[in-house]
Amino acid sequence: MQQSDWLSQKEFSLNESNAFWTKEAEKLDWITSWKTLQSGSFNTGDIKWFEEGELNVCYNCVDRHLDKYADKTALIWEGDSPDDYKAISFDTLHKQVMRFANVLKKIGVKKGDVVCIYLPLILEAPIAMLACARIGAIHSVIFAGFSPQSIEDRVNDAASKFIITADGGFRGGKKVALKENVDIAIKNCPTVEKVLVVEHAKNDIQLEHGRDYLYHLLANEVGEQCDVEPMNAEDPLFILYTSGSTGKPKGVVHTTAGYLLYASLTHREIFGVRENDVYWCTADVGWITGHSYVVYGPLANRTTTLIYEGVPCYPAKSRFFDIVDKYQVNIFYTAPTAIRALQAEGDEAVLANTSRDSLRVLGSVGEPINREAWYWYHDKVGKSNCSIVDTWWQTETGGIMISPGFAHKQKPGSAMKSFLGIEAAILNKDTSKEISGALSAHDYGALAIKKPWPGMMRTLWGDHERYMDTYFNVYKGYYYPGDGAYRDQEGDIWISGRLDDIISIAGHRIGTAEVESVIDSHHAVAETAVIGIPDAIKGEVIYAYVTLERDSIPTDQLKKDIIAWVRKTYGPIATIKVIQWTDELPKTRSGKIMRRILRKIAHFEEAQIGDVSTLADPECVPALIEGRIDYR
Ligand code: 7RM
Repeated sequence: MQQSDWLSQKEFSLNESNAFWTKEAEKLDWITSWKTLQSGSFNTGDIKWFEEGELNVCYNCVDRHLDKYADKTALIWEGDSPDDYKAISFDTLHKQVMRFANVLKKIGVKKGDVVCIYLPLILEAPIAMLACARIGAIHSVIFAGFSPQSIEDRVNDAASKFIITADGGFRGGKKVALKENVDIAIKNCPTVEKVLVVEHAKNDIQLEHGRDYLYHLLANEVGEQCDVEPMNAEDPLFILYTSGSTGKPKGVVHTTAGYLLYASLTHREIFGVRENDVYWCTADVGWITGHSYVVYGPLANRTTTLIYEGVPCYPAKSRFFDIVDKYQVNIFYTAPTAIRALQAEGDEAVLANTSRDSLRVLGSVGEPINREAWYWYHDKVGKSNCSIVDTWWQTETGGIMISPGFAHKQKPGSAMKSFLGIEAAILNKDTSKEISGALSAHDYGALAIKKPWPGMMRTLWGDHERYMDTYFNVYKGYYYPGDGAYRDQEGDIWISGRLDDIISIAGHRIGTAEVESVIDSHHAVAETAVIGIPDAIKGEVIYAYVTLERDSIPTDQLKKDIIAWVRKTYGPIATIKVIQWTDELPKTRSGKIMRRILRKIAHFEEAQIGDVSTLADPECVPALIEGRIDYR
């Protein structure tokens, strides 16, 4: 799409929003048409789209392409070892999904049942999700890196009777146990009746008679035909748990039509997908990004989508880009944390032996992308030939909400424009009033969304009150995502980070993202997390956790340099009191820095750190405490 087309589309989508959503919804394949486009409101929390309509998500992602594109590659799987790979066509995908769906029926899964999926990133993961969608079961994918405790919490919250898992997976040359984790978890999950086990790693596993079944044995006992279940537009498609700032994880519920429409529309428009593209989003299906932009969006758009089971730097530091070259990937979508990690390994190891000439679009998601990472991604990875597409969104929003889109000019670090049909506002945190003019990095408000959109979550599983309180009762009449943002002179949106991470220095609210971006841009620094610590005069000052580049040496002089660099680049308001060197920052499995933990450590409150099981590497916590600097 040209920029001028985009602008007129944007206008149309906002001024004639009913016509816009109707036009987009007609691109899906419906069994029964809807009568009511949209009903309900943010205030009443009863939003529905396409109420009387019926359709099936699996049909839209698979069957409808078979007429003309049966032989087109639907999924490419690359294993942990570069010698392991497979590609399947839409026709094969169709057959495998139908067989999987029949196995689910055979173990007793019925429409409306919740099926937990705890699988490595193998073809059976998207196949299992689509098989659930085909028969109207609600899937709840649990990331394969999660602990038995996390499985237990999720299975019990949804009272699930079924778990799909594997005998194991592979990551970085090592076998990973999965079935064992399920065995431990379900000792405390009274609702579980059946466990379906996909063979992959050939690990030794225990099977409990009458409860555990090997998938490939049952697959031989069922047929290959399975009709699609007509689903109401508002039937739940899946539950996906996401951690809140407090309390137990929230079971975000997405429904059938609105979600699929929004995932496919955003995928098509934001990445500018072309018919013969190979598209690779590196997210695991355990995250929303894996749901919307590995499985549902791309497949609904008939895009060849790649999944990779392993880790970024195994067996070689260049693995990500070896894969890009091997399959001639055109669109690549990853997270800033991965970009920074690769950048820190050095261009020689990561880039030198790959061409990456097939790349056209480079996406970023999950955190604000700091300028230094942005330029490395753009200049080095993309050789200045690709657009960088930052994408701000959340598990709760179902799809991308703010993004430059592929047709726009580039502005490093800014998520830029709300998507078609989406109206964003920035609210003054104290008065709750919309701010219309430009703000700045030092002066920002609360990001909010003004109108319902099809892809938004409809409730939190079993806790509608928490849904209302968290998202709709904070600023009446708005959806409140919990992020801070400001608009620049040209009206472009910049995300300043979670509002719960805000630091207030001498009355200035400082977004963590902004300060971290400045520290990251120091040549010696690989990655940073900053938090506020108390200060008698300024209220708060900054405690910075800094990871250096491989070849940088941690010295007191370097600390002084970094502090001076921030004063010069950001301004003297950003007073850094302490820098602690660390080899590693505490991150969730999806790569988000857990500042909650860093805050507890810097505040000498490690007794209250609580559960660290969702960390990618819980071992980093004792090391951080050990290296803490006493500023008191
Ligand atoms: C897709 C995803 C959501 C939170 C969100 C933000 C942060 C995500 C960006 C971003 C700045 C971005 N879902 N976030 N993308 N911040 N720029 N492009 O990540 O539910 O796991 O997280 O992530 O704080 O509220 S999520």
